[in-house]
Amino acid sequence: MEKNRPLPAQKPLNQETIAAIATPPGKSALGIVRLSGPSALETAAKFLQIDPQNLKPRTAILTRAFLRGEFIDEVIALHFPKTASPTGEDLIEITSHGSPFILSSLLKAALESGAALAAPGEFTRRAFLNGKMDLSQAEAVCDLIRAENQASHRAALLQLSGGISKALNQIKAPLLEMLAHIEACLDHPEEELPPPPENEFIFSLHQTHEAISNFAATYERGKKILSGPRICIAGLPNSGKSSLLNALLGRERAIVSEIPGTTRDTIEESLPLGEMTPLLIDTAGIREQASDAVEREGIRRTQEALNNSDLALVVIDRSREISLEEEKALLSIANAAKKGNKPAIFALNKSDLPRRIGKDWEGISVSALLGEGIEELKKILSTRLIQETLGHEVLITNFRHHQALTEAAKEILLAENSIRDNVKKWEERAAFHLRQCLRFLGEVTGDNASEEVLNSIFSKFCVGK
Ligand SMILES: Nc1nc2c(ncn2[C@@H]2O[C@H](COP(=O)(O)OP(=O)(O)OP(=O)(O)O)[C@@H](O)[C@H]2O)c(=O)[nH]1
Ligand SMILES: [Mg+2]
Repeated sequence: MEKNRPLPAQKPLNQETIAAIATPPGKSALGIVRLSGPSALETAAKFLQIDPQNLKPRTAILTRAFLRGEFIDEVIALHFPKTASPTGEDLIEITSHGSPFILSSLLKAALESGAALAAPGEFTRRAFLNGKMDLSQAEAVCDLIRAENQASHRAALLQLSGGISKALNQIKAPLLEMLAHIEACLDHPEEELPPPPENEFIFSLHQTHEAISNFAATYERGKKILSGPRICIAGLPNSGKSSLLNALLGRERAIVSEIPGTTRDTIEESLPLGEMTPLLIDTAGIREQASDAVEREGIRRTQEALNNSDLALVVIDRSREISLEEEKALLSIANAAKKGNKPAIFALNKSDLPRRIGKDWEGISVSALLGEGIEELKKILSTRLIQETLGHEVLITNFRHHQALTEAAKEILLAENSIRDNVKKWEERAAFHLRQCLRFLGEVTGDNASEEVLNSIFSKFCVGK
């Protein structure tokens, strides 16, 4: 029933007080129920032994909670007055023992005392509607909760601190100036204001286009941080690719055998590696003379995996000589990586056997069999992935933001074209495209966001956040 309670897009004058359990289901040491809204204090006072008049803000107090007169638990109540609360409304957090029964009883008591059940993300939605954060920051809250490693945690923190709107404000400043200039000329033709400086505008638009496109392009790196970059293990048959996958994972995941052409299907496994959790992909060894159609298909999949990866880990058996044909195959892997602008790292495997490979072959010596050099290889992989993806600037990690920025960049080109083409009334056209561009940039931070957009964003949140 409460699920269908209509959610406001704009801040209503008389808002309900909402309640939800903020901690995950299941037994735990502690659990939290939150209430937010104009009558959070009064509602809580109906089932806690607290005096709303004498409750010190942001000070924990020990009290007792009741449901229909039955004692539930001793709890800690914490009151955040609306002037200093995360939602911009009066907020009460009640910490109890983390028993699902206690928590659902507390929630029941809150609902029976007049609160409404909060929808997913409604606390954050209220923070946004009350101007506590912009939409990109609200979305970063969700990313922060989901962050599974240091890199995605860092990306979310940069966004949560307002990094996106800071970057956008810098982009918007010259656009607003240009628009004001053009609009002044359009609105007051009688005043004979100096005409807009076309060349200056073109230059400025060009720079803005570059700034928006560069910002949008950080999505490529941002995406990798969230989904985990892909490391493709490739090389000649029997070089020890599957053995290396197993050694990196620390378990026997893939079949290893002395028969060349053992692996056919690609095998994918996540490997926690310091700041990131890349996906390791073991592939079929590449050779000209595949033994059958299945191996040929395997090799085709290797090429595909290489194309879709962010780093190629080329495994070479250093205990034997490499024929010219084989050298060609190995170089083709390295060249494909180079062409795709991704790093290729060479692992010279079987370091436990005497070296027979030519001196020109360089790389990290490892023995997948004995586990030698594996920690060193992990460090190198981790460093390269961080170099490739992480920076200290704010990155776009959200598809919605990427789309809006891409559209905004298109509008800048259209504005620039209308000046360049010297069309009649170019001022009107340019002003139209500048306004469109600002509208798309505003979508990122949620200026004038529609109810539909807000619903789709906040429905992905958990209840109680
Ligand atoms: N001595 C030694 N043997 C190894 C090492 N790594 C792998 N091998 C052996 O090399 C053979 C091939 O190993 P795999 O891991 O199956 O090689 P692969 O590259 O996955 O082979 P394909 O899937 O056929 O392309 C097996 O007999 C392994 O035991 C190593 O570091 N030292
Ligand atoms: Mg294999």
